Amino acid sequence: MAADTVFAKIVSGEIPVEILAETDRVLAFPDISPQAPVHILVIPKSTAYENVAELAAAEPETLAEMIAVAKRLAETHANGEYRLIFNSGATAGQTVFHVHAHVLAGDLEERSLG
Ligand code: DGP
Repeated sequence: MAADTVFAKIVSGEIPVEILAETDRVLAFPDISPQAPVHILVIPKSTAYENVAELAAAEPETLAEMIAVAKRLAETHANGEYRLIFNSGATAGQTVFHVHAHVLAGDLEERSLG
């Protein structure tokens, strides 16, 4: 169960963000600390899932929607090509325990996987 995270406050509107895409179940906004020319976060509005495996097991359709939104954003903000990253667990670099996809796009050729 994702606790009271910063992303829950973004979903509730308590923390304002520039909304880049929104559906009934999914929200997308720019990462506060971009690591690529295009760096967007796509999250489920549900606060029930800490990581992508939990979400995939419980609500695969929401995960599919997140990926569809990521693809559309890569098309509108870059050339349609993108990298999706789901950090899962603190030692893997996860700092916000509300499942989120990092959508990285733009010229990534010189960038490592991190
Ligand atoms: P991760 O390390 O995978 O848990 O990524 C969390 C990302 O969330 C990190 O790249 C920075 C971003 N982030 C944290 N707080 C905020 C915030 O308040 N607003 C926005 N837009 N992004 C945030």
